[in-house]
Amino acid sequence: MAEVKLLGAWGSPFSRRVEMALKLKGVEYEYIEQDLANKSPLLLKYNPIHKKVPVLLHNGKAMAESLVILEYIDETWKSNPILPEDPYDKAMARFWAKFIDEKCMPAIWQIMWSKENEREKAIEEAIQHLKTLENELKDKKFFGGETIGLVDIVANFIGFWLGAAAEATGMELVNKERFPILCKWIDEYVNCSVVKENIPPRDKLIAFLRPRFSASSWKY
Ligand SMILES: N[C@@H](CCC(=O)N[C@@H](CS)C(=O)NCC(=O)O)C(=O)O
Repeated sequence: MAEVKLLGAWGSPFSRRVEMALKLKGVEYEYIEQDLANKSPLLLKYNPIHKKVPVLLHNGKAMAESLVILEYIDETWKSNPILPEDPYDKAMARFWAKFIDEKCMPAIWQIMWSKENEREKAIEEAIQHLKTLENELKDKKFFGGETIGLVDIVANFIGFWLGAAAEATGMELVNKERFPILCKWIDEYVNCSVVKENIPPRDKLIAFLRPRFSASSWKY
């Protein structure tokens, strides 16, 4: 039987993406939790360039970067495809996954790390990107249509982590008034069994996030 191992971290949305894809496809794997404050020889050996989780090992071959790993999983295990078959639809799914990683997530992190006088600008920028994402969703149940696809998996940070961060910090970036469509998607999303199985315990995540941000500087 193929040997699949995942080096991950419980609170990492990136490694949770990979777990979601593996579970969607019913792939058995061994999960090896990593301490990111004290990186293991295994992590440094298999991801010497970025030194980050997730790392997937398949029959001894290692690969890093969640988007790369998700595509590998989809090509290797064909059941429950996460990318569309049509080349144009596939290109669009890749486009939106990149948009989340290169625009939405950095803009959201920027709010967290910005100085007080730069925070409002950072918030406006994040809102603008999330609006763009909301417009893409329009009247679809999931970004992938009727079922969860690549973009939904990649958007786990928005679907779950953002809500936990809001609770930890007091700053609610995504709410029903501002993002009615995205909120509807979040409701559907967190109620899917494969999502429920692949998100960290909410209280543990909130407790992890709280000391990392000063709540007072987060009000908006
Ligand atoms: N672009 C990477 C990002 C992975 C990433 O940022 N992983 C974080 C955990 S959430 C990490 O391993 N950080 C350790 C470090 O930066 O030293 C991916 O998509 O896999």
